[in-house]
Amino acid sequence: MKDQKVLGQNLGSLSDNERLKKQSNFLRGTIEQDLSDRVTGGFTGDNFQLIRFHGMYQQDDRDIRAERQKQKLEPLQNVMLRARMPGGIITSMQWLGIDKFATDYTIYGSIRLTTRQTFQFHGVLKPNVKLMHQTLNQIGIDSIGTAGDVNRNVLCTSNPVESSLHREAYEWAQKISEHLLPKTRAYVEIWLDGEKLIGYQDEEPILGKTYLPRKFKTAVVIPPHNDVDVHANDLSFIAIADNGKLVGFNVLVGGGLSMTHGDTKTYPRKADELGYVSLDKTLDVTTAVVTTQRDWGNRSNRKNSKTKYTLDRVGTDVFKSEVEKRGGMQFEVSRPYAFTEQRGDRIGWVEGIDGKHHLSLFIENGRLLDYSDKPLKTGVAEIAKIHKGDFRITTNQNLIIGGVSKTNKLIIDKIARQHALINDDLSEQRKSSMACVSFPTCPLAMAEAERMLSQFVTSVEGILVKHNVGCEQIVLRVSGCPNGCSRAMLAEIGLVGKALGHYNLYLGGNLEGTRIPKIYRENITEIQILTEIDTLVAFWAKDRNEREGFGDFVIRAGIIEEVIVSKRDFYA
Ligand code: SRM
Ligand code: SF4
Repeated sequence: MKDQKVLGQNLGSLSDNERLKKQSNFLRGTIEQDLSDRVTGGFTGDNFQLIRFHGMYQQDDRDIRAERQKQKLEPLQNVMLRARMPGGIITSMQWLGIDKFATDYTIYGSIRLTTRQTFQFHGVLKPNVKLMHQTLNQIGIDSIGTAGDVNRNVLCTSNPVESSLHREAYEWAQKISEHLLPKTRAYVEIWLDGEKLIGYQDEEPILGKTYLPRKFKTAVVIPPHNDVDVHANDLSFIAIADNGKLVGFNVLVGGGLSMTHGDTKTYPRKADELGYVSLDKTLDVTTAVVTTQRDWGNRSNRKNSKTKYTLDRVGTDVFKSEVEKRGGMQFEVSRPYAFTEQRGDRIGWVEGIDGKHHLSLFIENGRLLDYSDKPLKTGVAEIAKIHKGDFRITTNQNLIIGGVSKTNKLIIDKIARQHALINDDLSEQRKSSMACVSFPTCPLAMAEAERMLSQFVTSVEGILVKHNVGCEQIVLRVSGCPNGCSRAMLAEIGLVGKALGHYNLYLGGNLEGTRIPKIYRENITEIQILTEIDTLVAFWAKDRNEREGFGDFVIRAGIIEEVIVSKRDFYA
């Protein structure tokens, strides 16, 4: 067993984020005072970071930043809110509330569905921030812990067909989310005018007084469909069923996709399997994994603080023993399972085993807005007015209208078509393509992603048609920077922004999301990328084995080497 100091946080002086969490009085800071300060549209000092733990990021529109600077104006500070929505399920009533707030109070008027199964409001000005939280609270939604060094929105496979298994898995996603929520009353006091209890002491038995070293991500997944991308999560629970009933989970730890250009100490990493646990041990294991990462994670260097780096530093076996010790349990050998389905959503209507109908709508980039030729946001709101079932946001930024009765199916289909929410000509390629938000709101963006995707996919569609594989698809993801929010580091073709108009091109992920791609070309333009794709698709179309995916082909053909152990192979 390694020395505790090596295992623990004693890795150098603490980062400034540790100071601010410690001094924050359990995430309160001086956010309340800042709220009434109308001299600036932003949040000052530590509050800039602290509002993240309440689910908000301060942003400004980068398209108009330079112009405002010229005019000697402060950037147009505003807030992006990310809701907490474990498993992504909400009611029609909640949808209508979200829709109204987006329309009435946000600069952009959009609802942005995210890769972690929730929605974001972009562009909320400071005077409307409290109203936003109160409006959401009235419809039973909060944004606690959707950002900051805590457990983020918990994912769950969006599988409306196997309804009873999905229901059970979904309930676990909710339970885990609640279990890991910050317990501080800060959110209730600041945003919901909750009473400030005199003599009350906040406690954080799981997260601790200084919360986690870094963000932490959890997912519940129902094989064979790895839509949640388990290898992007710190902790994943793979549902194991017996006769269609959930009996336990295989537990995975240490997945994560982000890296920093030029820093080989950072890398995307696949998760390791710890073993199987029965359902009654799920929350004990959750607590044990989170507290081990809390105590052993690197609090000095935030670039190396996620669970994936803790595992590589201490060793997966050591981490696993500690989890068993803390959880008062032993992992059993993992139960068999396989991810065999593609990660995309089954767009269109499907009938569940309960006889209900479900409509998966493809929402390009997850951006719900009324465009002149496509009134998408209005369309969904019109559906919500009559829909009795639920809405399910997927990890592919799409939206499922779930649990539709036979009578409502025709009406909903008609509304969806009238508002361009259904497009029968959608290619498989477009369905398998995804981009992160990037410009203009993301402060970390280096290159376009959401705004370039649609046109880029049109070009890729053309290449596939040219080589007679127009009905096929390649999992294509674009991230505006190496943080990889579109999960480009689990794509068959991943574009990662380097500078405006320039990307690194990664190849070699697979359809099921169980392999990390590797760099193929560095810092090239969109046109150069399309030329490379054209050449490679020509090879694939000609030489592939039956049903061989593009990512598998480029590895078999020796075009790119396989990444087996991320830390060793990714930069080799
Ligand atoms: Fe992300 C930071 C958007 C999923 C890795 N991400 C950001 C910020 C908040 C930028 C910032 O820190 O100021 C982006 C806001 C853009 C905007 O204007 O909305 C942002 N991330 C997103 C979303 C909205 C992308 C999307 O198009 O859907 C996703 C929201 C998820 C949610 O609802 O909770 C989103 N981000 C992801 C994912 C994918 C996932 O979790 O499945 C990843 C890669 C997986 C991982 O964590 O390893 C991801 N985002 C990051 C990172 C890198 C973290 C790290 O390990 O170093 C950052 C930067 C950071 O945390 O310092 C980041
Ligand atoms: Fe922003 Fe980078 Fe995430 Fe894209 S990948 S949303 S550019 S942080």
